[in-house]
Amino acid sequence: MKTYREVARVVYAPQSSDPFTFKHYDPEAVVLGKPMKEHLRFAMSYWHTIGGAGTDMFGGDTMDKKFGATDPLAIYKAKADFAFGLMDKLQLEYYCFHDADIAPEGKTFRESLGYFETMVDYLAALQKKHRKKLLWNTANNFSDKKFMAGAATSPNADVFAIAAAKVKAGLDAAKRLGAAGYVFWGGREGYDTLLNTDMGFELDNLARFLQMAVDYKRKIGFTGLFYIEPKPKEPTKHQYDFDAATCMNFLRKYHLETEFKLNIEANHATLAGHTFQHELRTAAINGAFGSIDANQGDLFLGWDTDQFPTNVYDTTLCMLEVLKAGGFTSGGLNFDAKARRQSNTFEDILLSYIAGMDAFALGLRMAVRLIEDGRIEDFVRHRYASYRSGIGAQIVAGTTDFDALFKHALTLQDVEVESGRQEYLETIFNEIMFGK
Ligand code: XUL
Ligand code: CO
Repeated sequence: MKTYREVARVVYAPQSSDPFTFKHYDPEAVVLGKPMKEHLRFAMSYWHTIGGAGTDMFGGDTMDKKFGATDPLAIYKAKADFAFGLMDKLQLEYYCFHDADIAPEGKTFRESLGYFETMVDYLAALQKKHRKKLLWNTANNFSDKKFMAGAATSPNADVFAIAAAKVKAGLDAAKRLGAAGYVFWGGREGYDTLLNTDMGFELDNLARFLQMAVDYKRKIGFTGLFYIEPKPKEPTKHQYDFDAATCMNFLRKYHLETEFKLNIEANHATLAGHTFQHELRTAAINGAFGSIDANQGDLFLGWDTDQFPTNVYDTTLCMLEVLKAGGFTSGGLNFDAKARRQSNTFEDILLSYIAGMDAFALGLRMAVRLIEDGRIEDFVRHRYASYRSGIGAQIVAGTTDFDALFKHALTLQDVEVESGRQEYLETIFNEIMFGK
């Protein structure tokens, strides 16, 4: 196997036995009218790939991600250089970061801000040189101990202020770096026990915080999209942004629904007891389909393992939802995923991205086949045919009422509902994936 340094660029070479090639991802290949790279808009997650070094609850790093530097700022510059070199190798056009991923933490907010601004300038130069784009950035308002009880939902107003200051700096950076979006993942916005929590007040504060972010976005003319990323639990027992439906309910209650889309994460969906496609569909039917954090969990472990996605059934069903929603506009597929702790070489970073990108490229190709085949879609259309004429059409048009429906019901004999044919439809799905 080649070493990390020996891999200049990962290219599409379906027949090659070189593991450092794409077998399904052909960035320029046009499917359904646009190149695969525009359908997929892959992004690198800075925190896992550039920051994460294998630490878990029971043990320390299994990789060195300091890249030979010792001075704090030099370490972060070396990380950034590595990040852009990696994106070049993998043909990744986008990246995503938290403020704390790109710059060292100072002792005070003021000191941290200085480092952050220096590194934003550094990234701006690298973006230009390597022709890369920022899909979204966000604030890490959850790791530091002052955020132990939340950020916008902290009982301490000074914590609320620091959280707001960090988001302000992040929005300034988003504008400077031309970010396509800005993400609000709840972090520790939630609670463990109502014995110490005023839930209603905390939610009001979260809405106040988000409204101020919207106001600031307008003030500086940042035109990227705002996303909320649902997650049901971890780190708190009850995260306020539980799932897509809970987020929409919150946004509507506080009249913020026109300002935010959703960033749906696969592993967060499964933690909420939903399928990935359920969450994507919920976002889409509420006009809130925005972006995706692509990964997969392990149902036997049941926590947020953030694994690179390799399950092609899931990537196919995901891309089917993306295509049905009209595709990405500002959003994309960010790999909020990390190589396993035992996959601790730089070669593994390449191999894990190749695995994820190929799984999604194959998923896209399969989703296109499902759409072009049309049998499943036709089945669903046919299933609701009774709403396109007679009493059904009147229900949809709003031209009937309970009295008229009562009269109609009295004329009916035994009503037969047609079979849902789940197994047959699953067979079609398999046939499309694997042939007859
Ligand atoms: C945490 C998570 C975050 C967000 C960004 O579970 O997914 O990394 O994507 O803060
Ligand atoms: Co995420």
